[in-house]
Amino acid sequence: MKKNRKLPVFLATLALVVSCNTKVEDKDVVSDDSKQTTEISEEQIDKLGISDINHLSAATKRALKWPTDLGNEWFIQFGPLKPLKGDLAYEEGVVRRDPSAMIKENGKYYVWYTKSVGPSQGFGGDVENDKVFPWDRCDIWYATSEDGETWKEEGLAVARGKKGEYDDRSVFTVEIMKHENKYYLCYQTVKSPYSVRVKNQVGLAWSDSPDGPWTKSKEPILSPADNGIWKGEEQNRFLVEKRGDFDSHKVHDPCIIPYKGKFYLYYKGEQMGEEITFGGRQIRHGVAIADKPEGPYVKSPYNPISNSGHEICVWPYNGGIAALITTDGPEKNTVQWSPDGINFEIMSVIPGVNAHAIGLDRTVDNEKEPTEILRWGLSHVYNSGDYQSIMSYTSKRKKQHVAKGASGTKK
Ligand code: AAL
Repeated sequence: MKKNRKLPVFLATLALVVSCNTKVEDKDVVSDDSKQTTEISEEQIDKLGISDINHLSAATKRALKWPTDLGNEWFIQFGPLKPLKGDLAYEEGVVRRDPSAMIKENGKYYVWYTKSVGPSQGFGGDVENDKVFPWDRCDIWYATSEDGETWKEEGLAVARGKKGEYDDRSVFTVEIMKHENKYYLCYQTVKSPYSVRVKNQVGLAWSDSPDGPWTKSKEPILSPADNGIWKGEEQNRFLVEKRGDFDSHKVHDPCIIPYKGKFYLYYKGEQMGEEITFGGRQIRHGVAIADKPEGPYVKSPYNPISNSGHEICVWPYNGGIAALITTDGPEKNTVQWSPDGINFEIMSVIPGVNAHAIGLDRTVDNEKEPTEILRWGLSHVYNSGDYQSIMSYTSKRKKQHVAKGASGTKK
């Protein structure tokens, strides 16, 4: 065997000491230089159903490293999506997508979202005048509801900027933050022309009332890293001389959380020269931190803080920040938690998340249990490639698995 060969598992020649202090050699495991000793108790042997401690499979070795205090409350299942009623029911010819979180004001839920009309033509024609994506030529609208099911569209909240401004082409994918009786909307922005290589930024608007009027930041509060180099002049986002940081092309899906006396702006980064990895898009998340809601936001040197995921879905829990990671990357469909808003660990795996661009219900007591905030909320769905609408999702914890008629309680 080659000297430096490392096993894909953590333990190589494994010596185990059982609780009765018998030292056992696992002779089936290929040996290398790293010798480790692991304590294995009778309780672990029983709980993990280990047949023979002298023959531990790779799976059992991983199981022995599982945290013992991980509760079932991190593990949830999403139910089917449900159409909304009233003005947010699917409307032909209209795009409503990427709902913000919901907050409750004046006895009603409030939500903000991306809205546009008409089909999109893609990038094959005249990008100066066409609508390239469903989220191109959008403005931010808002709606209210008493029960979360029937919604009244209240009108426009934040419009695109005037020609020449950084947000003159589209404002979309919005999130809401309420802080000290002020309301903040952060959202994506694009400046015309919307070509394949156009950079996307993040804008901010604030108001004393959820009904506006909104004042927009004169400049973006977040921009892509400026250290990638395109190859050639062709509008092809996969051709690069140098990729640059994980967010060298686009900063997306912004969400600001007041945390530890500061403001943590979580976002999705898209890199120039993006690849398909682990069967999905190469999408990563970052965080930028500010002392005040308006910024300036400074990107964390620890970025990227997730190498999987898509739209940002984060909430405070137990002194840290939790995140639902969906859609792309090897850690997709997991719930993660970090004690510091930066260093996330996987807490659970979710059997398929059918909710996308989740709008969390920020009105609940999110400390009740880790995933309480995911019990219900809003999602968008693709009714077609051109049109999307907002629906609601629910999720629940699996608490038992009992055959019909059988007793399910532990005596
Ligand atoms: C979404 C988000 C961003 C993208 C597009 C609209 O779900 O990730 O907002 O730009 O798709």
